[in-house]
Amino acid sequence: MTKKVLLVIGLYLCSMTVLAAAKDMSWSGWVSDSKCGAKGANAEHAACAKKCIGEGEKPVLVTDKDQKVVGIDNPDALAGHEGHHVEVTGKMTDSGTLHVDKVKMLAQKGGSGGAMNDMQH
Ligand SMILES: [Cu+2]
Repeated sequence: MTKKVLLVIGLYLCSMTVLAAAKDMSWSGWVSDSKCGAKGANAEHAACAKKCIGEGEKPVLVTDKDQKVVGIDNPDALAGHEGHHVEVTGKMTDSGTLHVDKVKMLAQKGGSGGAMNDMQH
């Protein structure tokens, strides 16, 4: 009996952990495109990213932490953010792409210095 109770509690705790893992997370990185990938992790790439995406490439996020190129589940959420340094809040999907709920602009470090001036929103 006691064993069964412990097992139930254990399963409950496990499912809590799984739920916590599926919770919203945030990543900071650069919005690049699937052709240029990590090479596009800078403000100078903005025009190229727009061009690549216009030609059918998909927007990706290049993470600051490990320069990982992460595909986007809902690319529309990043429309207009090509070449921007952003913080994205969302969830990892089962297929390893990022479902974007929120996008926040970060300092456009690593740019030419004038990058702050051409932010259009
Ligand atoms: Cu590009």
